[in-house]
Amino acid sequence: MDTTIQRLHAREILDSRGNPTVEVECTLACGTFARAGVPSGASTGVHEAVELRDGDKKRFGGKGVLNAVTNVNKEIAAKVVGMDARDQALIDEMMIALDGTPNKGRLGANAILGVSLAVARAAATAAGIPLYRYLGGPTVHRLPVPMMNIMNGGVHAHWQGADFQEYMIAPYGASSFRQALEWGAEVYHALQSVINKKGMSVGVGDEGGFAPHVSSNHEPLELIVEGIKAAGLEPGRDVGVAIDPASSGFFEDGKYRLRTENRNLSSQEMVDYYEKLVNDFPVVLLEDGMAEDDWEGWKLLNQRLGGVIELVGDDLFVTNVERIERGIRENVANASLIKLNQIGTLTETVAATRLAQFNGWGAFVSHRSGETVDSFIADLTVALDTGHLKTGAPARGERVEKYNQLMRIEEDLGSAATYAGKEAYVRPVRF
Ligand code: 2PG
Ligand code: MG
Repeated sequence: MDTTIQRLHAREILDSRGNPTVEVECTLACGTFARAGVPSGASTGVHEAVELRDGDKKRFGGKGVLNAVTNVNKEIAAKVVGMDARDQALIDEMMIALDGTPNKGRLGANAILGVSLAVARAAATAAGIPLYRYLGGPTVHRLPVPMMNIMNGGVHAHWQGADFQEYMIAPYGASSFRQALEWGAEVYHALQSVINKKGMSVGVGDEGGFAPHVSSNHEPLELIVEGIKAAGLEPGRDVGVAIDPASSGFFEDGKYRLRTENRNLSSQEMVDYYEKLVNDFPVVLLEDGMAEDDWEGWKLLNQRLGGVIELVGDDLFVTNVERIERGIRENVANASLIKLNQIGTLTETVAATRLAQFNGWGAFVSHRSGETVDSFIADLTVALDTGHLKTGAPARGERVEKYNQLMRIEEDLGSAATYAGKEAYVRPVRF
């Protein structure tokens, strides 16, 4: 098989929110063809790699990505065509050098990532092995707990619902991935009935979770617990809950501003608030409890809750080894979120994951709120054995495609497949 890259071709497509994003195709000399789609966030961390947007207000309100597309088709293709698709690290390194900025601001992380993923998929296809095996090797066999975001708030619900952005369920008590997904879908539908009966809206947010008007940030947790019970499952034993408040989005002038509750909390008071939630509900994981530059707040949070639940930094670490290193040194969390497009290449994403794992931290793979039907992260999660991932509600095509891919992987592994369950979390589950 000649795995020399013969052609790279990018185009502008639409993501799940109707905004433009980059898609890249890679053709090898042996005729192998592969395609990858690049996701896009809404609650983007300020330290993330740059998503290049055209800024031409006459097209998509300035959100076009034609410059990123041209960067792939011209500058990047000129260098990458002729390289061996199996040389992932070399290709990623070359693109980083070609860009020449610390944040991929010149060529765009969206351009670079599209190439990085398309090349990896082409190499796997040419090798005739599934992507998760190509990336993870012969020993990988563990399916992750699907952390399903079934209630949406914050910017993902245009600030019409809770201040907190994501309320997830964690079906860690299931015995297989397939069963976990079944439970998740059943809870999702039971929750829909609970919300409907209360006369609230069952409209959904960007990630497919319900987004009714609520009067507090703990009300969604009450509704979810009711939904878990209505589905015939036991909160805590079968299904836990997790929260991503995405608190950088409501951190203003040094205070956490909870609009739904009409309160402004200091970092210390915010930690107290979370501690109460952890005591009142079967919470196993809290992501971005504190804002992206509130390192002191994070320290407090980790002192108080780091021994009890998984504390994940998303906007805080942005899948960046330098920021994760600082987090480890200053002991501010015990897990890092892992998003390919926050850093912009596959190689750097794997490095960030390994750094977390080698230090006894959790690594939590994530989709973005703007997605395509590309299911790369499903394979990546199994390959890196992270034990858990989040990719939205068990509804909406771009979300379920990742969960469906994980079912295919489970089937492919056959009797070798195991399910992470309660072992998924860096802190033992309390229930
Ligand atoms: C997050 C993500 C994904 P966004 O905050 O974790 O759920 O949201 O992609 O909008 O940054
Ligand atoms: Mg987040």
